[in-house]
Amino acid sequence: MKIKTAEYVGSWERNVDMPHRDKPEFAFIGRSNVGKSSLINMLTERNGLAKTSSTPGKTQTLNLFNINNEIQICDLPGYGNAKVSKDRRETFGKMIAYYLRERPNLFCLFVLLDLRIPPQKIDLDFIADCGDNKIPIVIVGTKADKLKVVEVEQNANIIKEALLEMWEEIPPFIISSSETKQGFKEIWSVVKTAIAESK
Ligand SMILES: Nc1nc2c(ncn2[C@@H]2O[C@H](COP(=O)(O)OP(=O)(O)OP(=O)(O)O)[C@@H](O)[C@H]2O)c(=O)[nH]1
Ligand SMILES: [Mg+2]
Repeated sequence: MKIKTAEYVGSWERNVDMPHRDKPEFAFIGRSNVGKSSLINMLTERNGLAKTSSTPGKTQTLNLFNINNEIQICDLPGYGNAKVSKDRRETFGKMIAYYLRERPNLFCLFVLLDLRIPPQKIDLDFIADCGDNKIPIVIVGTKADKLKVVEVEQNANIIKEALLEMWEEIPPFIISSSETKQGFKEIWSVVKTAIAESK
C-alpha cells in the first residue's frame, strides 16, 4: 500500500458522536501498551501520527485517521488497563463496546497480542466477545523484534493453541514489529482484500 496522505481526523469519547461513517474503517485494539498506536505509525509511515507512550493508558479516546482519502483507521484505547478497568465488564467498556457493535463502516478489527506474553484471560475473553458479536477480526502478534525468530514461532503457536480451544478455525494471524516493519505488507493486504470483497 502506498501511503500518499495520512491525516489525523479527530478524537471522540462516544461512537455516537463520531461522524465520518462513509469510508471503510479498520480499527486496532488490544491491552494497554501492546503497541496499537506504534503499529498505526508504522503502517502509515508517519512517526507521531498516533501518540505513543511507554506508560500504559496513553490512548483514551476513539482516534480517527484518514489514509489516502480512501480508508479510515481507528486507534482505540487499550482494554485491561488497571487505571480504567478492573474486571471483565469494564474491559469491554462502554466506549469500545458501542464502537464495535454500532460502527456501520467497521470493516475489520485488528486485535493485538504481545508475542512475549502468554495469552491472558482478558484477551481470550475479548476475542470470544468479538466472535459472539460477529465482529471480523485479525490477530496481530506484536513486538516480534524483542524475541528470537524461534521464540516468535513458539509463542505464536502457544497463542494459536489457546485460540483453537475456543474456535474451530483460528482467525488470520499476522506477526508484526513496529521497529522492523514486519507485518506491513500482510496487514495492508488484509485491508485491500476486505475492501475488494465488499465491492
Ligand atoms: N521493541 C518494540 N517496541 C514497541 C513496539 N510497538 C510498541 N512498542 C513500544 O511499546 C510501548 C507502547 O506502545 P504504544 O504504541 O503506545 O501502545 P498502545 O497499545 O497504543 O498503548 P495504549 O495507548 O496505552 O493502550 C512504547 O514504548 C512503544 O515504543 C514494537 O513493535 N517493538
Ligand atoms: Mg495507544
